[in-house]
Amino acid sequence: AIGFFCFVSCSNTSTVSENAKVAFESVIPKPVSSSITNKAFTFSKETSIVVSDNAETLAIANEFAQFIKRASGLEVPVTTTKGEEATSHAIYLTVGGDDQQLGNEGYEVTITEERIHAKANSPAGIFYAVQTLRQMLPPAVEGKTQRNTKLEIVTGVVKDYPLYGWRGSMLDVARHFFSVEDVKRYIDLISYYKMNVLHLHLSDDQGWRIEIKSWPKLTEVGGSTQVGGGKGGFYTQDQYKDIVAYAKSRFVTIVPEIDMPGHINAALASYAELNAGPPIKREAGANESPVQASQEVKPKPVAGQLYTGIEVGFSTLHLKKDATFKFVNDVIRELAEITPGQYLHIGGDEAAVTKKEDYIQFINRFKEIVSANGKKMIGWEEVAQGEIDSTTIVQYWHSEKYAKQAVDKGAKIIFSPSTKTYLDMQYDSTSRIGLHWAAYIEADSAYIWDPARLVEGISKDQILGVEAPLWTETVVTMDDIEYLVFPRLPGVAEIGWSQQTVRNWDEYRNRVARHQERWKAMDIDYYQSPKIPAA
Ligand code: TNX
Repeated sequence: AIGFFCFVSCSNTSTVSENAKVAFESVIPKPVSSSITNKAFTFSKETSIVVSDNAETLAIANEFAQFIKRASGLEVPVTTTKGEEATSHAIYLTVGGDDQQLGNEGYEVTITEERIHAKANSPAGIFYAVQTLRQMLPPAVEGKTQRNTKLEIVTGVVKDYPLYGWRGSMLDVARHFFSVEDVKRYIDLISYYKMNVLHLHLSDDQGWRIEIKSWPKLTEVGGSTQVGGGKGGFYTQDQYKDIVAYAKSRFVTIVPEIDMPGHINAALASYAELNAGPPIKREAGANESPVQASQEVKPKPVAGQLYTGIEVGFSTLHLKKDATFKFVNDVIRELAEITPGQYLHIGGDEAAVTKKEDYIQFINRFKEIVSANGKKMIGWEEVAQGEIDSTTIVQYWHSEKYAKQAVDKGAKIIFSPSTKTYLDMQYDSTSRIGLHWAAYIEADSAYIWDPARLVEGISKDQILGVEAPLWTETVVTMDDIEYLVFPRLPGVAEIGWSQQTVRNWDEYRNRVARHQERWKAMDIDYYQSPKIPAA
Protein backbone atom coordinates (compact mmCIF):
# COMPACT_ATOMS: atom_id res chain seq x y z
CA ALA A 1 0.00 0.00 0.00
CA ILE A 2 2.84 2.35 0.82
CA GLY A 3 4.18 1.77 -2.66
CA PHE A 4 0.85 2.72 -4.10
CA PHE A 5 0.69 6.06 -2.28
CA CYS A 6 4.29 6.84 -3.09
CA PHE A 7 3.37 6.56 -6.71
CA VAL A 8 1.60 9.88 -6.24
CA SER A 9 3.37 11.81 -3.55
CA CYS A 10 6.53 10.44 -1.92
CA SER A 11 9.87 12.04 -2.63
CA ASN A 12 11.86 8.85 -2.82
CA THR A 13 14.74 8.24 -5.21
CA SER A 14 12.38 7.29 -7.99
CA THR A 15 10.74 10.68 -8.35
CA VAL A 16 12.40 12.10 -11.35
CA SER A 17 12.40 15.66 -12.60
CA GLU A 18 11.08 16.69 -15.98
CA ASN A 19 14.49 18.22 -16.71
CA ALA A 20 16.22 14.89 -16.19
CA LYS A 21 13.85 13.22 -18.64
CA VAL A 22 14.46 15.96 -21.17
CA ALA A 23 18.23 15.60 -20.74
CA PHE A 24 17.97 11.85 -21.31
CA GLU A 25 16.19 12.49 -24.60
CA SER A 26 18.54 15.30 -25.70
CA VAL A 27 21.86 13.55 -26.13
CA ILE A 28 23.97 14.73 -29.09
CA PRO A 29 24.88 12.83 -31.24
CA LYS A 30 21.57 11.01 -31.10
CA PRO A 31 22.13 7.41 -29.96
CA VAL A 32 21.29 4.46 -32.18
CA SER A 33 18.61 3.38 -29.74
CA SER A 34 17.43 4.38 -26.29
CA SER A 35 14.49 3.60 -24.08
CA ILE A 36 13.53 5.54 -20.99
CA THR A 37 11.86 3.99 -17.93
CA ASN A 38 11.26 7.20 -15.95
CA LYS A 39 12.70 6.32 -12.58
CA ALA A 40 15.97 7.75 -11.31
CA PHE A 41 19.47 6.82 -10.33
CA THR A 42 20.35 9.41 -7.71
CA PHE A 43 23.97 10.08 -6.79
CA SER A 44 24.59 9.87 -3.06
CA LYS A 45 27.32 9.30 -0.46
CA GLU A 46 27.00 5.58 -1.24
CA THR A 47 27.82 6.00 -4.93
CA SER A 48 31.08 4.56 -6.17
CA ILE A 49 32.60 3.81 -9.56
CA VAL A 50 33.73 0.27 -10.26
CA VAL A 51 35.91 -0.28 -13.31
CA SER A 52 37.39 -3.29 -15.02
CA ASP A 53 41.11 -3.52 -14.46
CA ASN A 54 42.50 -1.46 -17.30
CA ALA A 55 44.61 1.71 -17.06
CA GLU A 56 42.71 3.73 -19.66
CA THR A 57 39.34 2.87 -18.15
CA LEU A 58 40.64 3.73 -14.71
CA ALA A 59 41.76 7.12 -15.98
CA ILE A 60 38.30 7.79 -17.45
CA ALA A 61 36.71 6.77 -14.14
CA ASN A 62 39.01 9.00 -12.08
CA GLU A 63 38.23 11.95 -14.28
CA PHE A 64 34.49 11.25 -14.05
CA ALA A 65 34.78 11.04 -10.25
CA GLN A 66 36.46 14.48 -10.17
CA PHE A 67 33.76 15.84 -12.42
CA ILE A 68 31.05 14.51 -10.09
CA LYS A 69 32.85 15.96 -7.12
CA ARG A 70 33.06 19.41 -8.71
CA ALA A 71 29.41 19.27 -9.68
CA SER A 72 27.94 17.88 -6.48
CA GLY A 73 30.51 17.89 -3.72
CA LEU A 74 30.25 14.09 -3.47
CA GLU A 75 33.43 12.05 -3.02
CA VAL A 76 33.05 9.08 -5.34
CA PRO A 77 35.57 6.31 -4.70
CA VAL A 78 36.91 4.48 -7.74
CA THR A 79 37.72 0.79 -7.38
CA THR A 80 38.67 -1.93 -9.80
CA THR A 81 36.88 -5.27 -10.02
CA LYS A 82 39.21 -8.12 -9.54
CA GLY A 83 36.56 -10.78 -9.46
CA GLU A 84 34.72 -9.81 -6.29
CA GLU A 85 31.14 -8.53 -6.23
CA ALA A 86 31.11 -4.80 -5.70
CA THR A 87 28.96 -2.38 -3.74
CA SER A 88 25.29 -1.83 -4.29
CA HIS A 89 25.02 1.78 -5.45
CA ALA A 90 27.64 1.84 -8.14
CA ILE A 91 28.49 3.00 -11.62
CA TYR A 92 30.15 0.10 -13.38
CA LEU A 93 32.42 0.82 -16.33
CA THR A 94 33.25 -2.51 -17.89
CA VAL A 95 35.46 -3.23 -20.88
CA GLY A 96 34.84 -6.64 -22.37
CA GLY A 97 31.97 -8.65 -23.65
CA ASP A 98 31.12 -9.98 -27.04
CA ASP A 99 28.62 -7.60 -28.58
CA GLN A 100 30.15 -7.26 -32.05
CA GLN A 101 27.61 -4.66 -33.03
CA LEU A 102 29.18 -2.16 -30.64
CA GLY A 103 32.44 -2.24 -32.59
CA ASN A 104 35.45 -0.40 -31.28
CA GLU A 105 33.72 2.80 -30.19
CA GLY A 106 30.19 1.74 -29.24
CA TYR A 107 28.76 1.20 -25.78
CA GLU A 108 25.66 0.08 -24.00
CA VAL A 109 24.59 1.72 -20.78
CA THR A 110 21.83 0.49 -18.53
CA ILE A 111 20.58 2.81 -15.81
CA THR A 112 18.45 1.42 -12.99
CA GLU A 113 17.63 2.89 -9.60
CA GLU A 114 20.41 0.82 -8.02
CA ARG A 115 23.18 1.07 -10.55
CA ILE A 116 24.51 2.33 -13.83
CA HIS A 117 26.30 -0.20 -15.97
CA ALA A 118 28.27 0.88 -19.04
CA LYS A 119 29.76 -1.86 -21.21
CA ALA A 120 32.00 -1.54 -24.24
CA ASN A 121 34.55 -3.52 -26.20
CA SER A 122 37.20 -0.86 -25.65
CA PRO A 123 38.03 2.10 -23.39
CA ALA A 124 36.92 4.42 -26.21
CA GLY A 125 33.38 3.06 -25.86
CA ILE A 126 33.51 3.65 -22.11
CA PHE A 127 34.66 7.22 -22.71
CA TYR A 128 31.66 7.77 -25.00
CA ALA A 129 29.29 6.20 -22.48
CA VAL A 130 30.57 8.71 -19.93
CA GLN A 131 29.99 11.61 -22.35
CA THR A 132 26.41 10.38 -22.73
CA LEU A 133 25.98 10.22 -18.95
CA ARG A 134 27.41 13.74 -18.59
CA GLN A 135 24.82 15.02 -21.04
CA MET A 136 22.06 13.30 -19.03
CA LEU A 137 23.00 15.25 -15.88
CA PRO A 138 21.75 18.78 -15.24
CA PRO A 139 23.45 21.50 -17.39
CA ALA A 140 24.84 23.15 -14.25
CA VAL A 141 27.28 20.26 -13.76
CA GLU A 142 29.38 21.69 -16.57
CA GLY A 143 30.28 24.78 -14.53
CA LYS A 144 33.93 25.33 -13.68
CA THR A 145 33.45 26.04 -10.00
CA GLN A 146 32.57 23.65 -7.20
CA ARG A 147 28.79 23.21 -6.96
CA ASN A 148 26.29 21.27 -4.91
CA THR A 149 23.94 20.21 -7.65
CA LYS A 150 21.65 17.28 -6.95
CA LEU A 151 22.63 14.66 -9.48
CA GLU A 152 20.15 12.23 -10.96
CA ILE A 153 19.92 10.35 -14.21
CA VAL A 154 16.71 8.88 -15.54
CA THR A 155 16.56 5.12 -15.78
CA GLY A 156 16.65 3.47 -19.17
CA VAL A 157 18.91 1.77 -21.66
CA VAL A 158 21.06 3.28 -24.39
CA LYS A 159 22.79 1.26 -27.07
CA ASP A 160 25.00 3.29 -29.30
CA TYR A 161 27.77 3.13 -31.89
CA PRO A 162 29.01 5.44 -34.66
CA LEU A 163 28.05 5.46 -38.31
CA TYR A 164 31.51 6.68 -39.44
CA GLY A 165 34.93 6.08 -37.93
CA TRP A 166 36.26 9.56 -38.81
CA ARG A 167 34.50 12.38 -37.00
CA GLY A 168 36.76 15.36 -36.95
CA SER A 169 37.40 19.02 -36.87
CA MET A 170 40.34 21.00 -38.22
CA LEU A 171 41.82 23.97 -36.44
CA ASP A 172 43.94 26.37 -38.49
CA VAL A 173 46.64 27.53 -36.08
CA ALA A 174 48.67 29.02 -38.94
CA ARG A 175 46.58 32.07 -39.91
CA HIS A 176 46.18 32.89 -36.24
CA PHE A 177 48.10 31.04 -33.59
CA PHE A 178 46.28 29.42 -30.66
CA SER A 179 47.92 28.42 -27.40
CA VAL A 180 48.27 24.87 -26.07
CA GLU A 181 45.53 25.72 -23.55
CA ASP A 182 43.18 26.82 -26.33
CA VAL A 183 43.85 23.64 -28.29
CA LYS A 184 43.12 21.54 -25.20
CA ARG A 185 39.84 23.35 -24.69
CA TYR A 186 39.02 22.70 -28.34
CA ILE A 187 39.72 19.00 -27.78
CA ASP A 188 37.42 19.03 -24.74
CA LEU A 189 34.63 20.62 -26.75
CA ILE A 190 34.80 18.30 -29.76
CA SER A 191 35.21 15.12 -27.72
CA TYR A 192 32.13 16.02 -25.64
CA TYR A 193 30.29 15.41 -28.92
CA LYS A 194 32.18 12.17 -29.61
CA MET A 195 34.45 13.53 -32.32
CA ASN A 196 37.67 11.55 -32.53
CA VAL A 197 40.01 13.50 -34.83
CA LEU A 198 41.64 16.91 -34.46
CA HIS A 199 43.42 17.93 -37.65
CA LEU A 200 45.90 20.71 -36.90
CA HIS A 201 46.73 22.95 -39.86
CA LEU A 202 50.29 23.69 -38.72
CA SER A 203 51.69 25.69 -41.61
CA ASP A 204 50.55 28.15 -44.23
CA ASP A 205 51.69 31.28 -46.02
CA GLN A 206 51.31 33.35 -42.86
CA GLY A 207 52.91 31.10 -40.26
CA TRP A 208 54.87 27.97 -39.37
CA ARG A 209 53.70 26.57 -36.04
CA ILE A 210 55.66 23.41 -35.23
CA GLU A 211 59.28 23.21 -34.15
CA ILE A 212 61.45 21.33 -36.67
CA LYS A 213 64.83 20.86 -35.02
CA SER A 214 66.79 20.47 -38.25
CA TRP A 215 65.29 23.67 -39.72
CA PRO A 216 65.06 26.04 -36.71
CA LYS A 217 64.33 29.19 -38.68
CA LEU A 218 60.95 27.78 -39.70
CA THR A 219 59.63 28.75 -36.30
CA GLU A 220 62.12 31.54 -35.46
CA VAL A 221 61.22 33.42 -38.62
CA GLY A 222 58.19 31.67 -40.09
CA GLY A 223 56.46 31.43 -36.71
CA SER A 224 57.05 35.06 -35.80
CA THR A 225 53.87 36.60 -37.14
CA GLN A 226 50.30 35.90 -38.27
CA VAL A 227 47.40 37.41 -40.18
CA GLY A 228 47.09 41.05 -39.23
CA GLY A 229 50.74 41.27 -38.13
CA GLY A 230 50.42 39.98 -34.55
CA LYS A 231 53.24 38.05 -32.96
CA GLY A 232 52.25 34.54 -34.02
CA GLY A 233 53.84 31.66 -32.13
CA PHE A 234 54.57 27.97 -32.44
CA TYR A 235 54.52 24.70 -30.53
CA THR A 236 57.78 23.17 -29.39
CA GLN A 237 57.93 19.45 -30.05
CA ASP A 238 57.37 18.88 -26.32
CA GLN A 239 54.26 21.05 -26.37
CA TYR A 240 53.00 19.19 -29.42
CA LYS A 241 53.56 15.86 -27.63
CA ASP A 242 51.63 17.24 -24.68
CA ILE A 243 48.71 18.09 -27.01
CA VAL A 244 48.88 14.61 -28.54
CA ALA A 245 48.80 12.97 -25.10
CA TYR A 246 45.93 15.16 -23.92
CA ALA A 247 43.98 14.33 -27.08
CA LYS A 248 44.65 10.63 -26.58
CA SER A 249 43.13 10.76 -23.11
CA ARG A 250 39.95 11.92 -24.84
CA PHE A 251 40.24 9.38 -27.65
CA VAL A 252 41.09 12.06 -30.17
CA THR A 253 43.80 11.42 -32.77
CA ILE A 254 45.89 14.41 -33.76
CA VAL A 255 46.41 14.64 -37.53
CA PRO A 256 49.17 17.17 -38.26
CA GLU A 257 49.16 19.02 -41.57
CA ILE A 258 52.10 20.64 -43.29
CA ASP A 259 50.61 22.30 -46.35
CA MET A 260 52.74 21.79 -49.50
CA PRO A 261 53.70 22.50 -52.27
CA GLY A 262 51.56 25.70 -52.12
CA HIS A 263 50.58 27.58 -48.95
CA ILE A 264 54.29 27.43 -48.09
CA ASN A 265 55.31 31.07 -47.87
CA ALA A 266 56.22 30.97 -44.17
CA ALA A 267 58.92 28.40 -45.03
CA LEU A 268 60.06 30.39 -48.07
CA ALA A 269 60.40 33.46 -45.86
CA SER A 270 62.53 31.45 -43.41
CA TYR A 271 65.01 29.85 -45.82
CA ALA A 272 66.24 31.64 -48.95
CA GLU A 273 67.39 28.35 -50.52
CA LEU A 274 63.79 27.18 -50.87
CA ASN A 275 62.97 30.08 -53.17
CA ALA A 276 63.19 30.12 -56.95
CA GLY A 277 65.05 33.40 -57.12
CA PRO A 278 63.21 36.49 -58.22
CA PRO A 279 59.56 36.67 -57.19
CA ILE A 280 57.35 34.39 -59.25
CA LYS A 281 54.91 35.98 -61.61
CA ARG A 282 51.48 34.76 -60.75
CA GLU A 283 49.34 33.22 -63.45
CA ALA A 284 45.77 31.98 -63.19
CA GLY A 285 46.01 28.19 -63.10
CA ALA A 286 43.81 25.14 -63.04
CA ASN A 287 44.08 25.09 -59.28
CA GLU A 288 42.83 28.63 -58.84
CA SER A 289 40.62 28.67 -55.79
CA PRO A 290 37.19 30.20 -55.34
CA VAL A 291 38.68 32.14 -52.43
CA GLN A 292 40.86 34.16 -54.81
CA ALA A 293 38.14 34.42 -57.37
CA SER A 294 35.93 36.21 -54.87
CA GLN A 295 38.56 38.68 -53.70
CA GLU A 296 39.01 42.20 -54.98
CA VAL A 297 42.23 43.06 -56.75
CA LYS A 298 44.92 44.07 -54.25
CA PRO A 299 48.70 44.36 -54.50
CA LYS A 300 49.97 40.81 -54.87
CA PRO A 301 51.87 39.24 -51.99
CA VAL A 302 55.53 38.48 -52.69
CA ALA A 303 56.59 34.88 -52.08
CA GLY A 304 59.63 34.68 -49.81
CA GLN A 305 58.72 37.63 -47.58
CA LEU A 306 56.72 37.28 -44.39
CA TYR A 307 53.07 37.74 -45.24
CA THR A 308 50.19 38.79 -42.99
CA GLY A 309 47.33 39.20 -45.48
CA ILE A 310 44.72 36.58 -46.39
CA GLU A 311 45.22 35.96 -50.07
CA VAL A 312 45.90 32.35 -51.08
CA GLY A 313 47.71 30.61 -53.92
CA PHE A 314 50.86 32.70 -54.41
CA SER A 315 53.64 30.48 -53.05
CA THR A 316 55.17 27.16 -54.08
CA LEU A 317 58.06 24.82 -53.42
CA HIS A 318 60.29 24.20 -56.44
CA LEU A 319 60.68 20.72 -57.78
CA LYS A 320 64.22 21.15 -59.08
CA LYS A 321 65.79 22.98 -56.15
CA ASP A 322 68.30 20.85 -54.20
CA ALA A 323 67.01 22.10 -50.87
CA THR A 324 63.37 21.22 -51.51
CA PHE A 325 63.36 17.49 -50.83
CA LYS A 326 65.89 17.71 -48.04
CA PHE A 327 63.41 20.08 -46.42
CA VAL A 328 60.39 17.86 -47.13
CA ASN A 329 62.17 14.72 -45.89
CA ASP A 330 63.36 16.37 -42.68
CA VAL A 331 59.99 17.92 -41.90
CA ILE A 332 58.04 14.72 -42.51
CA ARG A 333 60.55 12.62 -40.58
CA GLU A 334 60.49 14.86 -37.51
CA LEU A 335 56.72 15.15 -37.62
CA ALA A 336 56.27 11.39 -37.98
CA GLU A 337 58.54 10.85 -34.98
CA ILE A 338 56.35 12.91 -32.66
CA THR A 339 53.00 11.73 -34.07
CA PRO A 340 51.75 8.35 -32.82
CA GLY A 341 48.62 8.50 -35.02
CA GLN A 342 48.86 6.77 -38.39
CA TYR A 343 48.17 9.83 -40.59
CA LEU A 344 50.14 12.77 -41.93
CA HIS A 345 48.34 15.45 -43.92
CA ILE A 346 50.43 17.08 -46.66
CA GLY A 347 47.90 19.74 -47.68
CA GLY A 348 48.15 19.87 -51.47
CA ASP A 349 45.38 22.47 -51.89
CA GLU A 350 45.31 25.56 -54.07
CA ALA A 351 48.78 25.22 -55.53
CA ALA A 352 47.90 27.90 -58.05
CA VAL A 353 51.50 28.80 -58.95
CA THR A 354 52.79 25.22 -59.19
CA LYS A 355 52.85 23.86 -62.76
CA LYS A 356 50.44 20.98 -63.10
CA GLU A 357 53.19 18.45 -64.08
CA ASP A 358 55.29 19.57 -61.14
CA TYR A 359 52.31 19.36 -58.82
CA ILE A 360 51.69 15.73 -59.74
CA GLN A 361 55.34 14.85 -59.20
CA PHE A 362 55.25 16.59 -55.82
CA ILE A 363 52.27 14.58 -54.70
CA ASN A 364 53.87 11.33 -55.85
CA ARG A 365 57.06 12.13 -53.95
CA PHE A 366 55.17 13.22 -50.80
CA LYS A 367 53.32 9.94 -50.87
CA GLU A 368 56.58 7.95 -50.99
CA ILE A 369 58.14 10.01 -48.22
CA VAL A 370 55.10 9.74 -45.95
CA SER A 371 54.92 5.98 -46.41
CA ALA A 372 58.71 5.59 -45.93
CA ASN A 373 58.07 7.18 -42.52
CA GLY A 374 55.42 4.61 -41.71
CA LYS A 375 52.39 6.87 -42.12
CA LYS A 376 49.37 7.19 -44.37
CA MET A 377 49.09 10.28 -46.52
CA ILE A 378 46.07 12.52 -46.42
CA GLY A 379 45.69 15.43 -48.80
CA TRP A 380 43.08 17.94 -49.85
CA GLU A 381 41.05 16.86 -52.88
CA GLU A 382 43.52 18.22 -55.48
CA VAL A 383 45.92 15.37 -54.62
CA ALA A 384 43.57 13.08 -56.55
CA GLN A 385 45.54 14.22 -59.61
CA GLY A 386 48.61 12.37 -58.36
CA GLU A 387 49.39 8.65 -58.51
CA ILE A 388 47.43 7.87 -55.39
CA ASP A 389 45.93 4.54 -54.34
CA SER A 390 44.05 2.85 -51.53
CA THR A 391 46.71 3.92 -49.02
CA THR A 392 45.82 7.58 -49.57
CA ILE A 393 42.97 9.52 -48.01
CA VAL A 394 41.48 12.42 -49.89
CA GLN A 395 39.70 15.28 -48.18
CA TYR A 396 36.91 16.68 -50.33
CA TRP A 397 36.11 20.38 -50.02
CA HIS A 398 34.31 21.29 -53.23
CA SER A 399 35.23 19.31 -56.36
CA GLU A 400 33.14 16.31 -57.39
CA LYS A 401 35.61 15.69 -60.18
CA TYR A 402 38.53 15.19 -57.80
CA ALA A 403 36.41 13.19 -55.36
CA LYS A 404 35.42 10.75 -58.11
CA GLN A 405 38.96 10.57 -59.42
CA ALA A 406 40.08 9.72 -55.88
CA VAL A 407 37.62 6.86 -55.36
CA ASP A 408 38.35 5.56 -58.86
CA LYS A 409 41.97 5.22 -57.75
CA GLY A 410 40.85 3.36 -54.63
CA ALA A 411 41.31 6.16 -52.11
CA LYS A 412 38.86 6.78 -49.27
CA ILE A 413 37.18 10.13 -48.78
CA ILE A 414 36.75 12.46 -45.85
CA PHE A 415 33.93 14.87 -46.52
CA SER A 416 34.44 18.54 -45.66
CA PRO A 417 32.08 20.25 -48.10
CA SER A 418 32.84 23.96 -47.85
CA THR A 419 29.17 24.90 -48.29
CA LYS A 420 28.18 22.81 -45.25
CA THR A 421 31.08 22.11 -42.89
CA TYR A 422 33.35 25.16 -43.20
CA LEU A 423 33.05 26.62 -39.74
CA ASP A 424 34.74 29.83 -40.87
CA MET A 425 31.81 30.69 -43.13
CA GLN A 426 29.51 33.39 -41.78
CA TYR A 427 26.04 32.37 -40.62
CA ASP A 428 24.57 35.27 -42.54
CA SER A 429 25.71 38.66 -43.80
CA THR A 430 25.56 40.13 -40.28
CA SER A 431 27.94 37.63 -38.64
CA ARG A 432 30.65 39.58 -36.82
CA ILE A 433 33.49 37.43 -38.21
CA GLY A 434 33.91 34.82 -40.92
CA LEU A 435 34.22 34.65 -44.68
CA HIS A 436 31.48 33.82 -47.17
CA TRP A 437 33.14 32.73 -50.40
CA ALA A 438 31.57 29.25 -50.19
CA ALA A 439 28.22 30.12 -48.62
CA TYR A 440 26.46 31.63 -45.67
CA ILE A 441 25.88 28.61 -43.45
CA GLU A 442 23.10 28.78 -40.87
CA ALA A 443 22.72 26.05 -38.25
CA ASP A 444 20.06 24.22 -40.26
CA SER A 445 22.06 24.22 -43.48
CA ALA A 446 25.12 22.81 -41.68
CA TYR A 447 22.95 19.94 -40.40
CA ILE A 448 20.79 19.09 -43.39
CA TRP A 449 22.97 16.91 -45.64
CA ASP A 450 24.02 13.29 -45.89
CA PRO A 451 27.63 12.33 -46.70
CA ALA A 452 26.44 9.18 -48.49
CA ARG A 453 24.37 11.31 -50.88
CA LEU A 454 26.65 14.25 -51.39
CA VAL A 455 28.49 13.09 -54.51
CA GLU A 456 26.75 10.76 -56.89
CA GLY A 457 28.61 7.48 -57.11
CA ILE A 458 30.34 7.83 -53.72
CA SER A 459 28.66 5.70 -51.11
CA LYS A 460 29.15 4.83 -47.48
CA ASP A 461 31.92 2.25 -47.80
CA GLN A 462 34.16 4.70 -49.67
CA ILE A 463 33.64 7.37 -47.03
CA LEU A 464 35.78 7.45 -43.90
CA GLY A 465 33.68 10.18 -42.36
CA VAL A 466 33.29 13.91 -41.93
CA GLU A 467 35.44 16.78 -40.80
CA ALA A 468 34.54 20.40 -40.05
CA PRO A 469 37.46 22.78 -40.73
CA LEU A 470 37.88 26.07 -38.91
CA TRP A 471 40.11 28.32 -41.00
CA THR A 472 41.16 31.29 -38.94
CA GLU A 473 41.81 34.27 -41.21
CA THR A 474 39.15 36.20 -39.24
CA VAL A 475 39.37 34.21 -36.00
CA VAL A 476 41.62 35.69 -33.31
CA THR A 477 40.43 34.58 -29.88
CA MET A 478 38.88 31.54 -28.20
CA ASP A 479 35.60 33.48 -28.06
CA ASP A 480 35.79 33.87 -31.84
CA ILE A 481 36.34 30.12 -32.18
CA GLU A 482 33.35 29.37 -29.97
CA TYR A 483 31.10 31.79 -31.85
CA LEU A 484 31.72 30.03 -35.17
CA VAL A 485 31.86 26.48 -33.84
CA PHE A 486 28.66 26.55 -31.74
CA PRO A 487 25.99 25.61 -32.69
CA ARG A 488 27.29 24.14 -35.95
CA LEU A 489 29.90 21.64 -34.80
CA PRO A 490 27.60 19.42 -32.67
CA GLY A 491 25.48 19.02 -35.82
CA VAL A 492 28.49 17.81 -37.82
CA ALA A 493 29.37 15.47 -34.98
CA GLU A 494 25.87 14.02 -35.22
CA ILE A 495 26.16 13.63 -39.01
CA GLY A 496 29.31 11.59 -38.42
CA TRP A 497 27.96 9.49 -35.56
CA SER A 498 24.21 9.00 -35.86
CA GLN A 499 22.38 6.83 -38.35
CA GLN A 500 20.93 8.92 -41.14
CA THR A 501 17.49 7.42 -40.44
CA VAL A 502 17.30 8.93 -36.93
CA ARG A 503 18.30 12.41 -38.03
CA ASN A 504 15.83 15.14 -38.76
CA TRP A 505 16.24 18.89 -38.34
CA ASP A 506 12.86 19.62 -36.75
CA GLU A 507 13.63 17.21 -33.95
CA TYR A 508 17.32 18.14 -33.74
CA ARG A 509 16.70 21.88 -33.42
CA ASN A 510 14.85 21.34 -30.15
CA ARG A 511 17.48 18.94 -28.91
CA VAL A 512 20.37 21.27 -29.71
CA ALA A 513 18.39 24.14 -28.16
CA ARG A 514 18.63 22.36 -24.81
CA HIS A 515 22.41 22.22 -25.11
CA GLN A 516 22.59 26.00 -25.01
CA GLU A 517 22.25 25.85 -21.20
CA ARG A 518 25.23 23.49 -21.15
CA TRP A 519 27.24 25.84 -23.34
CA LYS A 520 26.47 28.70 -20.97
CA ALA A 521 27.68 26.60 -18.05
CA MET A 522 30.84 25.77 -20.02
CA ASP A 523 31.32 29.46 -20.73
CA ILE A 524 31.02 28.92 -24.46
CA ASP A 525 30.44 32.13 -26.38
CA TYR A 526 27.99 30.54 -28.82
CA TYR A 527 26.05 32.16 -31.64
CA GLN A 528 22.34 32.46 -30.87
CA SER A 529 20.93 31.16 -34.13
CA PRO A 530 17.45 32.35 -35.13
CA LYS A 531 16.91 28.81 -36.40
CA ILE A 532 17.16 27.37 -32.89
CA PRO A 533 14.79 28.19 -29.99
CA ALA A 534 16.62 30.41 -27.48
CA ALA A 535 17.66 28.95 -24.12
C1 TNX B 1 40.23 27.62 -48.70
S1 TNX B 1 39.64 24.84 -48.78
C2 TNX B 1 41.39 27.08 -48.21
C3 TNX B 1 42.08 27.77 -47.10
C4 TNX B 1 41.39 29.02 -46.68
C5 TNX B 1 39.89 28.80 -46.68
C6 TNX B 1 39.11 29.97 -46.21
C7 TNX B 1 41.18 24.77 -48.70
C8 TNX B 1 41.72 23.46 -48.77
N1 TNX B 1 41.91 25.89 -48.58
O1 TNX B 1 43.42 28.03 -47.44
O2 TNX B 1 41.81 29.33 -45.39
O3 TNX B 1 39.50 28.50 -48.00
O4 TNX B 1 37.77 29.67 -46.10
